[in-house]
Amino acid sequence: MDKDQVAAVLQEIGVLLELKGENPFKTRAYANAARTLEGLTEPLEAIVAADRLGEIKGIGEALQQKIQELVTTGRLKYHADLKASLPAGLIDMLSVSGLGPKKVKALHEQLGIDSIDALEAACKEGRVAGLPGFGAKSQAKILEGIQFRRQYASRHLLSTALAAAEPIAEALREHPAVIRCSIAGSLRRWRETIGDVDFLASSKIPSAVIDFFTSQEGILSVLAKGETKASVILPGGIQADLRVVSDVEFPSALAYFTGSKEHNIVMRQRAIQRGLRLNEYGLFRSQEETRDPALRVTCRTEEEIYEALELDFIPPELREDRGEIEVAEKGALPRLIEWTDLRGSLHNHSNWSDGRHSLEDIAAHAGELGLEYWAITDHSKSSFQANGLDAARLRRQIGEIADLNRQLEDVGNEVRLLAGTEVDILKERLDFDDDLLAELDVVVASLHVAGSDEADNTRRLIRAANNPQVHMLGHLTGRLLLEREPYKVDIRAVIEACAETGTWLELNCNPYRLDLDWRWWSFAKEKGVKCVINPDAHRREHAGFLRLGAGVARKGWLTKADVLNALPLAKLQKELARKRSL
Ligand code: DGT
Ligand code: CA
Ligand code: CA
Ligand code: ZN
Repeated sequence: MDKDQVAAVLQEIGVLLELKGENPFKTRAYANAARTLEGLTEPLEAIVAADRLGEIKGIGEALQQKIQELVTTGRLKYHADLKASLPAGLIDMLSVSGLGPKKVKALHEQLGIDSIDALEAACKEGRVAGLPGFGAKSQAKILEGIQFRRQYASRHLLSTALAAAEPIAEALREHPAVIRCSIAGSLRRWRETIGDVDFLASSKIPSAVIDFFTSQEGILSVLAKGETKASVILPGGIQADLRVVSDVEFPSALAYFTGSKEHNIVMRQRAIQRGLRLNEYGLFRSQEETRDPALRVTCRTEEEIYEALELDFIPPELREDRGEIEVAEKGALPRLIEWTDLRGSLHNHSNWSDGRHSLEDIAAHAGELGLEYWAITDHSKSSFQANGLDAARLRRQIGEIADLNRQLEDVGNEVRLLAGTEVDILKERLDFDDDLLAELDVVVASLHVAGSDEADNTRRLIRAANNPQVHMLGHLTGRLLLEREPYKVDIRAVIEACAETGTWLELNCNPYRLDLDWRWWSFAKEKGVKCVINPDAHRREHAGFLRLGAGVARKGWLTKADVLNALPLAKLQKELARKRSL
């Protein structure tokens, strides 16, 4: 255990003792010791190894023993026993914002409350307000805290976290005391769901940056506030951490807090193999743990850290310890796609089925965005709940799209709508006949009503891939992140069938889907299956999902050449004709 981990355990012991009603001197001694350890500039391991714990002010003999046990074994019997001696629910209650050990103890002793659920019930019945030292206001605050806790205990969609975080990162960058600022953690790595948002900033006046961060408008609560770090709950219930470091530490801190943890571990080992040490404070010429400025290898940016370790710069999306370091070592990382490479979308809905906007509005919006093409792939007739089109309506829509394209051409607007469908994959056939599908520019086939049998779902998808009129399979697993599990399907077998038939796979970039998952794209690419990044737009503003999708494609190691809707229209049309001409 390092000093921060040891300090956290000591801190917790102090809280648990207070919860037990131990004498305040004893409880304070633990809190003080934790703070002392956090401020150490020398690695704790080294101090313990040299038997010099006694030299640290304010750490008596009993504490020395405990610290030694923690550093050398990673655990502490005293701590475990103490924890076991208290009802687990009391410890949970401490995580409700606004509840400290004294209040939890009072609630337990006077009302017999020993869990968050019991606490919630007592608040709702108004029993907490009557306790001395509580009152109606604090009862309401506790209830609110319980609700927050419920929200932020869970994960959040990438899109939600981005929308919450980007304006804050922007505001921090503009703050006069901030030198550099970045989003870090899973959000910078573009994970599909986010636990908490991590911000990193460098500054000469950390307290000013922390004050600014914790006093932003709309913040629901401040969970912790120290001199160089703070945690808050953002509107919507997302937790966000900010750490402030010196500018010389910024690159290594950014690498460290971007993660992933697994990627960091491999990077650290790589440094050690070169006689160096990499940690959140820097890269050092040292055989042991240190943050000694005299040993620092100058790295002004993250790029320079990778360079010093003889690696190509690894984009954050790839930092998952899935082979990126080996490939970067060979200088063979692909040049990942950028969202500005995308020229259109091949799966979208209009108000002919369950979309919001008319064909005219959609075309106008796509044109404003500078896109070249936008396929209208409304639902087919079996999706009656989504107002799916029957053959007659679809033929009428094909005609209207042709008219609209002529009008666009007449006024010199370069964007074109493509006529298409998102045809349902029914049990034994597709929802439209092949001759009708052949009249369309673009055919997406999707399994909307899957069964519980993996083999059967897989068979239906493979059969759709075998249809020469089907260009691509839509949202392959049907998952809705944080809401619905993917249906059972043998993804590997479907990818192989796509490879054999020249069928493309969609990367559906609706924020709930991000389906096919990023983890599968390397395999698809290896098999030669192309990707189409589709927003599956139901409203104009969903065009913005393209940015999310491109990030997920990057996370899947894809380049511009792997993604069909990075092609200009004429080349795309050639590709659309290819499978049909086989
Ligand atoms: P999340 O918040 O669950 O979506 O995932 P992350 O990756 O953002 O995780 P978080 O917020 O706990 O920590 C941010 C980064 O800090 C993480 O990606 C890597 C680094 N980190 C945190 N704890 C450790 C650790 O124990 N060891 C190492 N090597 N790195 C860590
Ligand atoms: Ca995080
Ligand atoms: Ca975090
Ligand atoms: Zn769909």
